[in-house]
Amino acid sequence: MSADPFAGLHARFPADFVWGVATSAFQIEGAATEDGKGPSIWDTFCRQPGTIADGSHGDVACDHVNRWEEDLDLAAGLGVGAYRFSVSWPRVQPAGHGAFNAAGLAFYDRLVDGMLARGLQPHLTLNHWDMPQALQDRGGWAARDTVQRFVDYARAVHARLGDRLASMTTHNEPWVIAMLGHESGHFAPGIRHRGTAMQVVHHLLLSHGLALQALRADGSRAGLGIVLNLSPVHTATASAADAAAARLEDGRLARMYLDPLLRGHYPPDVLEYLGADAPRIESGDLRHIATPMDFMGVNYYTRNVASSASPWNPAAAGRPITDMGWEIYPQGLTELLLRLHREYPVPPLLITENGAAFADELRGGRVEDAARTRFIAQHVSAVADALEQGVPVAGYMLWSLLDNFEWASGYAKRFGIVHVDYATQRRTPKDSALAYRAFLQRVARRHTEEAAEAAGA
Ligand code: IFM
Repeated sequence: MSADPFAGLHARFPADFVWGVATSAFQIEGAATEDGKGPSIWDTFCRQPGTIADGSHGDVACDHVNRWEEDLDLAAGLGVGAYRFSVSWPRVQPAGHGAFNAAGLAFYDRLVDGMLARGLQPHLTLNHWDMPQALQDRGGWAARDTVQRFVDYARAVHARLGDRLASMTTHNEPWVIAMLGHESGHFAPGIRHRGTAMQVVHHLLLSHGLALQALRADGSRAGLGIVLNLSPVHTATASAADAAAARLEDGRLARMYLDPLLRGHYPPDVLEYLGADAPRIESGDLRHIATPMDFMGVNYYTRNVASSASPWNPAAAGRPITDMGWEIYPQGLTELLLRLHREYPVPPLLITENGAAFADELRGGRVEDAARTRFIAQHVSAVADALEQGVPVAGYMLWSLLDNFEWASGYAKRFGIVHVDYATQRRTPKDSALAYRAFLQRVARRHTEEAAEAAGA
């Protein structure tokens, strides 16, 4: 077996396949109070004792607002053609309604131009969780009025940047916002109420559909879509009880989003399970939610294993895991993509996140993260398996370019292929970054050779 886990993989992707790296605003930007930015719900949440494992916050993070040129240089230096980032809503509209902040919009204007100057296609996410606190104070995603506020925000960002974007994503992982933010309370805004969480699901999806309609009416040329976190749900045992648990978990994780977005209705079994906690839906909402997308983003990290007997994930015992405790299960990505293609009328799929946290150490200017390199190569191979079976996958974006603020885990969990020393803000590409770069060089070389052959033929 070859020592290079990427060996041979470069030959399995078409020339137009998009390779990228991903980040999000709150996790890297810092500059929490600079240049007119308003507070976000994550700024507030981090200040509440006991919410973040290491007691940290996003005030400085990777200081990306001041170091964005270096960061884009690092991304371009990898040889990727795409950069996925998010806009901080409170940086461009501090209260989430009313006045926009010229300095905030100007920052993203420079950032997008900086990507284009380096040959990076900009892929923008509007909502990667950092809602303006002032909007939360008016009810946040639980309030129907927020739907229209989001559409206004989307239109303003599009008016300023839309002419240069490859894609615009409305929401990143609505399941996380609803379930971790509003049912378990582990994430901002820290609410614990199932009925509220379900109303949040509905408002997120409705705002997505209405934003797509508004952006199209405004003449958008960027591809428009949403990003879902998805996993196959397996059963711990062959028992009927575990099968029922898996069906429900799949309903709550995947079908609650896929069905309304792609089929125009919520899954009846999940609505029945929710009973009085099911979302309140107004006439016409489902039609708006099912507004056709140009692409759908898929974030994949692990599989889930459902058990009627145990609340924890029994598959992890004795199996390889990352530093998050998530099982390493690359074949689950192929399984997921095949399932989406088979069961839903999906638009082209983009892997918008995939990656792993490991307990990296910087020694002598080097991070030897062979486990991450293996993880990435195994998942890239899983994507190739799906492509070869006919699934329309348009690209793969690695999470993440940089070590960053990993939400309730703080800075202790490192997902970057570039190491960040938070004391000095020094960036050091890890071995995984060098391996990804070498792989992308082989991809590029192969396509150049193919093009030359075709021209000579
Ligand atoms: O860091 C997050 C990201 O913000 C959303 N998707 C999962 C990643 C790893 O937990």
